[in-house]
Amino acid sequence: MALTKTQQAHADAYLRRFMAGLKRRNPGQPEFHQAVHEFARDIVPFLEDKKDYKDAHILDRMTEPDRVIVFRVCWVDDDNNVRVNRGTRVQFNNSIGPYKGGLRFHKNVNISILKFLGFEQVFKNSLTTLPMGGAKGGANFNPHGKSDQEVMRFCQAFMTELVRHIGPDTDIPAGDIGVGAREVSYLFGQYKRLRNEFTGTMTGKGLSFGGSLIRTEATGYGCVYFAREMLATRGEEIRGKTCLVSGSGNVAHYTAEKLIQLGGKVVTMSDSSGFIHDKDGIDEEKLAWIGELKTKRRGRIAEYAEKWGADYHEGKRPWGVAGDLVFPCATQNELEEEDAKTLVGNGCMLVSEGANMPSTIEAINVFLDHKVLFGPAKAANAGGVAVSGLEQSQNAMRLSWSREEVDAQLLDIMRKIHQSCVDHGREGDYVNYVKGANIAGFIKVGDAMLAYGVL
Ligand code: NDP
Ligand code: 2IT
Repeated sequence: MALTKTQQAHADAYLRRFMAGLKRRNPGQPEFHQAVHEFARDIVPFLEDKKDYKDAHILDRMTEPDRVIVFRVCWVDDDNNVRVNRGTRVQFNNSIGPYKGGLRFHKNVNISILKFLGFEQVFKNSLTTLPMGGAKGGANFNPHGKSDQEVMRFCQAFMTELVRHIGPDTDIPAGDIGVGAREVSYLFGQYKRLRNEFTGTMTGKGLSFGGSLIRTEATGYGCVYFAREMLATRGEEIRGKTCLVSGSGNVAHYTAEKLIQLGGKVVTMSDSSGFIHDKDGIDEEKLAWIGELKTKRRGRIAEYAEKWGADYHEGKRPWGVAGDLVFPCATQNELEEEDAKTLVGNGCMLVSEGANMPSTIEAINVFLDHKVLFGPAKAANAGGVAVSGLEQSQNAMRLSWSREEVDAQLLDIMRKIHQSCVDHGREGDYVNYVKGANIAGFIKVGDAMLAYGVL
C-alpha cells in the first residue's frame, strides 16, 4: 500500500532517528550499520501503518543480538610458537528456530562483520521457510599459508570453547569464508569428542558422517536457480548469456558449475589478488582445474591465466568486463557504485548475489534505478543454509536423501523465496527483490516476536 505524503515524511524522519541511534549504540561497526540500513529503509515505511509492531518496538529489538560470545583461542603453530586469536559467536535471534549460520575464518573478521552477517542470516533463514534462527561466528584466523596440522589445532582449540554454546536444538554452525569441508570436519570431530555424542550440531559435514548430498553445491546452485526465476519473469533464460562471476571459493565454484550446465558462458572468476578473464569461457574441465587449485593445492587464481592462456588482472575485480548476468560470490562490498554504473552501461540485465552484502547500498541504488533484475543476498544465496536445514532434518531422522531429492527440495525452496519476493516487492511492472526479501523475511520473525510478548 502506498504511503501518504505525511506518512512518508514521518517514516523518513523516523528512519533518520533510528539509524542515528543505532550508530550511537554500535560505534565503529560500519558493516553492521550498512546491513541494518539496507533493511530498515524498507521496513520503516512498511511499519508506518502497523501499530502492533511499532508499539512492541520490534525493529529496535531485532537489531540487538540476543547475545555475543567472545573468547580467546590459543594454539601452537608448526614452529612451536604460541598463537592467540579471538573467537566470536553472535547469536542474533532464535524466534523461529535454533540459531543457525556459518563460521568465517579470515584475517579481517571483526565484530562489525560478524554482526552484519548474523543480522542478515536471521531474515535469510526466515525466507527459506524452514525453522531456523540466525547466528554467525568465526575468528580473525587467516588460513592462508597454514598447514593442515595448524588448521586442525586451531579448529580444535576454537571448538573447545564453542562447544559450551552450541547443540542440535540450540545453535548449529556451518561453513563460510575460510571454513570448508576440511575445517567443518575438524570442528565437528572435536565437538563429538568433547560431548561424546553424535548429533547434527554442525552442517556441511562429510557424506560419510552425516553430511547431506548437494550441501556443497547448494549456495551456488541456489543462486543460479534464483537468477533463472528472475529471468523467467522477463521471458529470458541463462542459455547463451555471458556471465561474470567473482570469487573462486565454494559459492563461486558451484555458481559457475550450474551456469555452465545451463548453457551460460562464464568468462571471469577471481580471488583476493585479482581476476581472470577467459574470453573463450570457462568450461567444465577448466572449472575442475580451478577446484583442484583452490581446495587441494590452495594456490592463486593467477595460475589459471598461465595454464589456460587467459588474461589476468592483478588487484582488480571483474566488473569492467561486459556481461549480461553478474554473480558476485567473493565477499562484502566488492561491488561499488562506479562498478554498478559500468555494468549497467555495458548492458547487464541481472545481478544475483552469491556472497553476503557484496554490493554497497549505492551500487544497489544504481541497479534498482535502472530496473536491473537484482537478487539480494538474503534471498539469492539462501540455498546454502536451506540445504543445511535439510541436513539437520536428515540427521534428526537418521537417514539420508538422494541427490535428486535434495536438489528438488532446494529448487522448490528457491522458487518459494522468489515468489515471496515478488509478493512483497512488486512496484508496478518492476519487482524490487530487495524490498520483497526484507519484508517477507521480517514478517515471520516479527510475528513470532510479537506472539512471545516482551522478551
Ligand atoms: P570461500 O572461502 O570458499 O571463498 C571465498 C572466495 O572469496 C575466495 O575466492 C577468496 O579469495 C575470495 N575473497 C575472500 N575475501 C576476499 C576479499 N576481502 N576480497 C576479495 N576476495 C575475497 O568462501 P565461500 O565461497 O563459502 O563464501 C563466499 C561468500 O559467500 C561470502 O560472502 C559468504 O558469506 C557467502 N556465503 C557462503 C555460503 C556457504 O554456504 N559457504 C552461503 C551463503 C553465502 P582468496 O582465496 O584469495 O581469499
Ligand atoms: O551465509 C550463509 O548463509 C552461510 N554461510 C551458510 C550458513 C549455514 O548454516 O549453512
